[in-house]
Amino acid sequence: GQKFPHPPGRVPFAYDALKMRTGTPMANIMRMGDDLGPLFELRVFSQRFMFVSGAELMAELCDETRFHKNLPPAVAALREFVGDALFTAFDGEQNWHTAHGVLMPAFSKAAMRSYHDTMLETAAEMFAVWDGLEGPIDVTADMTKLTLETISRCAFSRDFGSFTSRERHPFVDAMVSALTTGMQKGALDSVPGGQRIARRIDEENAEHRAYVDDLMDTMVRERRQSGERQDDLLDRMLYEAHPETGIKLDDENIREQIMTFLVAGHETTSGALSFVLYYLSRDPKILAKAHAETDALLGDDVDAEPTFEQVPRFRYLRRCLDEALRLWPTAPGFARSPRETTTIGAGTEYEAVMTPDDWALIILPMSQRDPAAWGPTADEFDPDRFLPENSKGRMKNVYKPFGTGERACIGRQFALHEAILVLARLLHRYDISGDPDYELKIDERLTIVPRGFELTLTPRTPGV
Ligand code: MNH
Repeated sequence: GQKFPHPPGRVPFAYDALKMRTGTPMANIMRMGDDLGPLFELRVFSQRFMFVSGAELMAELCDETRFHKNLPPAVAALREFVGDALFTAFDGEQNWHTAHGVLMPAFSKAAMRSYHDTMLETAAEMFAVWDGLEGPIDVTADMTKLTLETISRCAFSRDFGSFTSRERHPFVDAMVSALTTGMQKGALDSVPGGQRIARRIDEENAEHRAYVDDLMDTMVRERRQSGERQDDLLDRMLYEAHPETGIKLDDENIREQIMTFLVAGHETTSGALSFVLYYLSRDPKILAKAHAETDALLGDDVDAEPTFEQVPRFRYLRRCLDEALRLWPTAPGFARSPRETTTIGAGTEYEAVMTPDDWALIILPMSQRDPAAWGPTADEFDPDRFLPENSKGRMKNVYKPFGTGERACIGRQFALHEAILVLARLLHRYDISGDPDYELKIDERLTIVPRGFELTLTPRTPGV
C-alpha cells in the first residue's frame, strides 16, 4: 500500500491545482514538504505528482541502472518552444543523441580555454559600467545581463549589447515570458477549462514568441550567409555531424538548440552568482576569507585578471559557490522515472511503488538540506562543509545541483569557470555591502533567483 501522505484538507483536485498555479509553485511545494516529509504526492484528476524532499530517496532515484530522466509537466510544456532540444528531449530521443555527440566537444577543457578571454572581457565591461555608477546595483539584474552576454558571445559569437546599450535586450523579457508561460501552462493540462486559459496565455505571449523565433532565424541566416567559420556552438550545430552516426541537426532543431542554450546557459548561472553574493554579504568572516583569497592569487593590481589555469585555484570561492548551490540550487528540481516497476524507500515508512509511467520530482532546495546528510546545521551557509576532510563519510549522491547521469548538465564546467572568474574579479575589485534589513525573497521562473537584492560596491585596495 501507498502510505505516503496527501496534503490534508483536500478539496478534490481544485485545491491541488490551485496550489500549482500560483507564481511560486516551488515555495508552495516546499511548505507542503515541511509538513509531509521526504515523499508526498498531489493528485490532479487522474494525474499523479510525486515529490521527493529527502536526501536518501534522492540518492536512490539517482541510480542510473534503475531510473532515468523524465520531464515534469512544466518542463514538457516548454517543448512547444524548444521541442526535443537537449534539455527538453525525452530520454532516448534521436535528436538528443545527435545533439549531445555534436556539442560535447564545445564543453571540453580546451573549449573552456577558448572562452576564457571572452568571459573576462564581458566581466570587465560590467565593471566599467559599475565604476561610473552611483548608488547600489540590482544584483540579479546585473548578473543576468552578464551571464546572457557571456553565453551569447561564447556560444554564438553574438554581442547582445548588455552593457553598451541602456535598454535591456528584448530577448530577456521575451524569454522570461516564455518560461513563465510554460510553467503556468504545465499546471493547466489536467484542470477543467485549462485549455481555454492556455489559449489566452498563448495569445498574450504571441508577440514575444514571434520575436524570439525571428531572432533565432536571423542568427542562423547571418552565419550561413557570412560563410564564416567560428570556433563556437553555432558553428558546430550548423556544420558538424555526430562522430559515429554521421547525422546532422536540422534547421528547426538548431533554432531550438540556440534558444535552449541562450536560456539554460545564463539563467541558472546568474542566480548562482546572485545567491553566493547574498551569502557573502551577510557574513563578514566568510567575506574576509573570500577577499583574502583573491588578493593571494591576483595580487595588488585591481585590474589583474586570472589566467585560465588560476581559475580552479580559487578553492574558497568554489566552496562558497558549491554551498550557495546546495541551499539554493538555481535549477531547483529534476524528475526521475523508473526503467521498470520498482519499489522506492523499500522497508521505510515511505515505501512506494513506482511504475515507468510515474515520475518523481526531486525538490533540491529540500533534499540538499536534509539533516540526515548534512547534519543539524543543514540550513546554514557554511562553505567549509565542502573541505575534503569534512566531506569524508557523507552519504553519496546527496549533492546534485547539476542533475545526474547522462542527462546531467552539459554546461557545468562552463558555469563554474564563468562564476568563479567573475566572483574572483568582483571581490578583488570591490567591497560589497548589502542592506542589513533585506530579507531573502525568491523569484520563481522555472529557475530561482533572489528578488530585490541590492549591493553597494566600493572600490577596494587589495591587501588592505
Ligand atoms: Mn544546466 C541540464 C543545472 C548551467 C546547459 N542543468 C541541467 C540539469 C540541471 C542543470 C539540474 C539537469 C536537468 C534535468 O535532469 O532535467 N545548469 C544547471 C545549473 C547551472 C547550469 C545549476 C549553473 C549554475 N546549463 C548551464 C550552462 C549551460 C547549461 C552554463 C550551457 C552553456 N543544462 C544545460 C543543458 C542541459 C542542462 C543543455 C540538458 C543536458 C542534457 O539533457 O543533455
